[in-house]
Amino acid sequence: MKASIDDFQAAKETLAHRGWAVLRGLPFVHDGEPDISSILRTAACFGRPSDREGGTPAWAVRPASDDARQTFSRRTGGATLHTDAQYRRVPEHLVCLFAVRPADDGGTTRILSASDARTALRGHEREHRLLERLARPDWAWRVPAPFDGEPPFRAAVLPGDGTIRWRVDNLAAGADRETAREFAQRLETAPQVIELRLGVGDAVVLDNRRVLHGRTFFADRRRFMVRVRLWDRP
Ligand SMILES: O=C(O)CCC(=O)C(=O)O
Ligand SMILES: [Fe+2]
Repeated sequence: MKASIDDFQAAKETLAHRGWAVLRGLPFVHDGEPDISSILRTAACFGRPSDREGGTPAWAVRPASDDARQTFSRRTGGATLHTDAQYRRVPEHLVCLFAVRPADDGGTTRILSASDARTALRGHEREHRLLERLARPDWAWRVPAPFDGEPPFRAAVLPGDGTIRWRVDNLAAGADRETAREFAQRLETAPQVIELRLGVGDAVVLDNRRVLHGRTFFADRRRFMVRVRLWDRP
């Protein structure tokens, strides 16, 4: 199965309307290795690749450890629902994940929209209080050590404009942990979470302002994804 121009056009429309889109059967894997220029060419159909983190737009998401304290892209295990670069004042608009070698035991992509994240709190005994807390521009996240240099700022999780910014395991000191715990628990168990299995040569493009992403648990050290973050054009 090969992706065509029509597939790209359809993916852009789906992305605009739903907040995420899948492309299947792209030719970016040769002999089990990623073809980075092919990946960047595909990503560039959706936006301008960002090299802000690590000085490279194509980041290897490949476990080197099972240590749960390591960042998602460097360890096995699951990843709770989050947006990328939440610790930046302006996160990249889009995140693409290219599957070079799926895990043989999980690592399935999970997706939840901002509106379903809000719905996930419905019926909670403190629903209104939690939503009010999450809408306050009070939240801050730790900047990963190699990426220092962002002046401190605070932002809302769910400002009420359809966007979301979130990562529960990276909250700065002094965060409202109780709200965070309740929200994270509702997110992870929300029935609206979509589980998306990516095969070799498949990619997902995510609107990093309108959907959360994560992954199910895996232990297979051979899993290999390439992540590209993008700015909206230009
Ligand atoms: O491993 C994955 O599927 C996603 C990784 C991720 O979300 C990240 O590195 O930010
Ligand atoms: Fe991520």
